[in-house]
Amino acid sequence: MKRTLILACLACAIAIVGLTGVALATSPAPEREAEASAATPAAQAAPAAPEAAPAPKRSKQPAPAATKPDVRRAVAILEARSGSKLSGRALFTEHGGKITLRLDVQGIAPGLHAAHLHEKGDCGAPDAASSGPHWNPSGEAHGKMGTAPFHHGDIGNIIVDSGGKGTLVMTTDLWTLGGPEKTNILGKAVIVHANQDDFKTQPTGNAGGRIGCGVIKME
Ligand SMILES: [Cu+2]
Repeated sequence: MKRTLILACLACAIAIVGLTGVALATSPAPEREAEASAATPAAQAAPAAPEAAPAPKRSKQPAPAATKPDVRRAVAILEARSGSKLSGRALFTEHGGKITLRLDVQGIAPGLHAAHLHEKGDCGAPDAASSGPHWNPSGEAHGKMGTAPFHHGDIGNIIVDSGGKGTLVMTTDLWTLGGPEKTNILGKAVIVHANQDDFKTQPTGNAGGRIGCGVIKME
């Protein structure tokens, strides 16, 4: 009996050792699986990296502009002259053979103020006299845009409200951005005057001092 028990116990011990061996042998497997599963998210994250990197998208930003090759813009930032507190901007958008001007001013007296294109893109003088006379490539008398005779720089009057702000919008096919000399407004000056344009007095429209000046440049 004792031998039988001893043999049985030996058999048990062998079995236990065997099972432990199996357990030990199998235990690294979950670790490998864990490693493998840990590697999977890393592998998934890898393809996400190019999406997260914004640089390629930024480099493609000119593409939207390329989708509208027929629209070009120029701008003149207006600065105060003749002791005024004017600030403003003239935005020129060229499309379909025409240019639309949006002129915004602020900081000046309510009422009508003349606006013109002057022939020299030079706002250096304190009174903006450096911008020269009205731009007049057709050699006509001063007047009102669209009603001959008129200078091609005769924009008109901008209406300024009680808060000192005003906006003028106009469209013309007489101007271009970089076209023939008689139509090209690049490098010309946008001038806003202290008074309104009477559309009659030669050659200035009796518009008074030059209180704002900006040179037209491609945006
Ligand atoms: Cu003027």
